[in-house]
Amino acid sequence: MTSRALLIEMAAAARAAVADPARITTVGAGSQPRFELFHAASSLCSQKVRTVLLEKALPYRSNDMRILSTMASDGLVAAEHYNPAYIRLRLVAARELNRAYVSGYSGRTSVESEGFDPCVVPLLVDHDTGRVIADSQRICIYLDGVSRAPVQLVPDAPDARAEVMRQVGIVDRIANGALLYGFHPDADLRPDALKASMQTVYDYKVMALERLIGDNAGEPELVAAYRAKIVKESGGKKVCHDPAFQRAAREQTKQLLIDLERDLAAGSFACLNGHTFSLADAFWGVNLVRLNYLGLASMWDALPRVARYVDALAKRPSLCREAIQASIDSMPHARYMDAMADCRAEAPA
Ligand SMILES: N[C@@H](CCC(=O)N[C@@H](CS)C(=O)NCC(=O)O)C(=O)O
Repeated sequence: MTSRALLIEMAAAARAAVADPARITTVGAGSQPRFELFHAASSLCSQKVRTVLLEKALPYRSNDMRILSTMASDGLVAAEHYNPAYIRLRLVAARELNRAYVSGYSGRTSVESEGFDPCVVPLLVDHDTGRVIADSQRICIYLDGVSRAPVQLVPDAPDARAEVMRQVGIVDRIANGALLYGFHPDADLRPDALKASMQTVYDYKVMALERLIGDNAGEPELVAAYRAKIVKESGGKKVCHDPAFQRAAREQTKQLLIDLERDLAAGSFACLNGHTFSLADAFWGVNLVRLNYLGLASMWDALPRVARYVDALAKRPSLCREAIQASIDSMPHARYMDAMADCRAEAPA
């Protein structure tokens, strides 16, 4: 636990990394909420956490960060979540997590399988308990533990709980990085504007990180964090045009959806099957929306239960707002999202 005063100071310093004050807002009632979230509108992992915050009706201070480094006319603008003050806050969370840093690139972003990436969103600060929590899965479980009302997302009954957590773990390990950043050799259906930014994304990341290493050479903890991130992102660059790697990522995802079809048929979980809405539904919902955004909805053409699951999840107000609407508002336009956008009329949040 970090002292309240120090945490307030560290969170304020990290918040200062957000260039536009209009992206610092309070969501829900109250002016000094207990929770503070550092996140990005477009980030899948952030969408999971915001969906849970909305389901739990928990107010929070929202710091919507720009997570792409860009090239402006006067030079490189580093992503806001690479800012030293934000990384210092993540290092507080890392001490509690006690995992090795990420040491390579697999296309996955799971802490469980890949190690800790010090330079990503989301990050939660609990100002009441003085805790800083990293990793969307851990954050969501933590938030669910805050109160049982208005919904409990992780069931108490051991079998139901184990199945929900198994599904959450499956979603956490989907190769979302590979699917978003990678150039598929056969059918790259991502919007053109997204493809264009993915041509330079790794170079800009590494350039920004190298500059930050130079600027912070006197702070070895920061340097180590930036170096780990460079290792991961350099690995990503090597495989983003690699046909075998990209095909494998897509095949693995297809297989996970076939497994999902089987699990939906077995009725072991899912709001579709009469179970109450759970963390598994929230995670699958966000990820299925992302697959749709990427033009990959054909993956469930022959999976009728998954197709019905997608339809049901898209109507959930939390997913409509935090996954569908947030993606439409913050990412390059993808025509695949047009049909899903109907959720705004059907289920206004
Ligand atoms: N295991 C982490 C992964 C976090 C992660 O990979 N975040 C992505 C967005 S979903 C990110 O910040 N990407 C920006 C970057 O890598 O620079 C979690 O679930 O929170």
